[in-house]
Amino acid sequence: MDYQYWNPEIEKMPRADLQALQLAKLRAAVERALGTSFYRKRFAGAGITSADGVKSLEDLKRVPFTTKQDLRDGFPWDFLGIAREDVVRLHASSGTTGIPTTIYFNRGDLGRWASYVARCIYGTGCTKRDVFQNMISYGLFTGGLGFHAGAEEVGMMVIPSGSGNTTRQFRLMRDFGTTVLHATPSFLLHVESRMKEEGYSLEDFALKRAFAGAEPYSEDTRRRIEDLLHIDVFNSYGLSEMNGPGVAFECQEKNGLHLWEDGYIAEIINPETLENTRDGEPGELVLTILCREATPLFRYRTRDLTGFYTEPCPCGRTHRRLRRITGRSDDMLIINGVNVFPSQIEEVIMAMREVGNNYLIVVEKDGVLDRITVKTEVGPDIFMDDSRPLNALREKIRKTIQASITINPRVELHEHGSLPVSEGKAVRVKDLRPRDV
Ligand code: DLL
Repeated sequence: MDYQYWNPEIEKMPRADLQALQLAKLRAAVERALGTSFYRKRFAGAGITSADGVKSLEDLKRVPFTTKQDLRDGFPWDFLGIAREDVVRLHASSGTTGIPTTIYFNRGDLGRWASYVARCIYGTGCTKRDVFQNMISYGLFTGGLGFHAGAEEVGMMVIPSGSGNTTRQFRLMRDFGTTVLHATPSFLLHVESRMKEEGYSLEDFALKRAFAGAEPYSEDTRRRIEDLLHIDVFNSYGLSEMNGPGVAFECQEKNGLHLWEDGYIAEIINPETLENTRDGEPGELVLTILCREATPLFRYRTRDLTGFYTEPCPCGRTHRRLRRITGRSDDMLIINGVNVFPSQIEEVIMAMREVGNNYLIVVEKDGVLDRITVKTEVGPDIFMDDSRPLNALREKIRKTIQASITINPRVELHEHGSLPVSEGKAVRVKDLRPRDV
């Protein structure tokens, strides 16, 4: 195979040199992070008062983990490592309301982020002759703007179509000869399922590749999209706390995601014991970011369950490959690419006096998209035979949940005391989505 490298020197760097580079960047990151109120305290607790406290990569393990809760507790400025006037952009994690997790960027950070995404895109075989349709949300979510900048850096013609509006997506795809798509895997399936009824067939398009990420999906789903659209689908992994997309990506081999180790230090831990697992063993991914100045993060617990392949990749890149992410070690749900914590829904329900104590969240596939249904009991004073107030209540719950999680749920009201009560731990979430679509 003819492999393409955006930055061959870095991508094929011998591992010893790569580790030396990591250490130099880590020490610089520690020095800068001492300027944030969060890490000044954290590092002091670990006995680190300057970069000299980190003499080897092993020393990083003296630093305690950072969690999403730490980011929330430190909102809005405790993680800011630069002067406020040097911040040029912020992004916030999708699906977290109340207190979001906010990440700041300076100009250099944005340039570096774009070059990591460009590296991912170019490594799949794309060139400046490609036409790139970015069918993912722009805004606080990192998927839109992150890929936009990377694709422009490669020199592709970028169509910033955003997510949704399938009819328009087809027209753009046809009129401009789109060759590369970017979307969540569920949206790619949705687009395919609408093609015929919108009056198109594959011959109307020039599609070659798609990048699919932001939510877990199986190898079978990848194959299904590839077979239906006659394209190559590449897995794309990232998270807002680590900039967004551009953390790990599949190369032309499509067998594991190269995690860019000149920008990130990766560890895999056992989520129960918090010990590092042995090489190649599965566990939770923990990341330290080396390629961002404005918001340093050390040993961030991603909650994503994966592991590293131990054998080298035939493409010649020396950066280790992650296995497909199979799930999370916390209860976060990903609904059509949007992160939702069941606690957000519980907060809404429990704040309404008219609603009873028991509820159940059901997540299912509705065609190729995810659908969320919130089943909740009404309070003891509400009678199920009077439909007018019930409809109003249902609508109120729906709207409030939508405002909180940005997704429109179905709401079902049930008579007081009628939803099943489980013995032991309450089962609040039923995720009925098949693992292998
Ligand atoms: O989803 C960033 C992104 C945008 C990645 C576009 C890829 C493409 P968040 O909204 O912060 O950021 O969600 C991050 O989504 O911790 C994983 O649980 C999940 N996730 C992201 N990519 C994948 C993937 C973006 N390829 C959370 N496979 C992460 C499985 C994924 N899960």
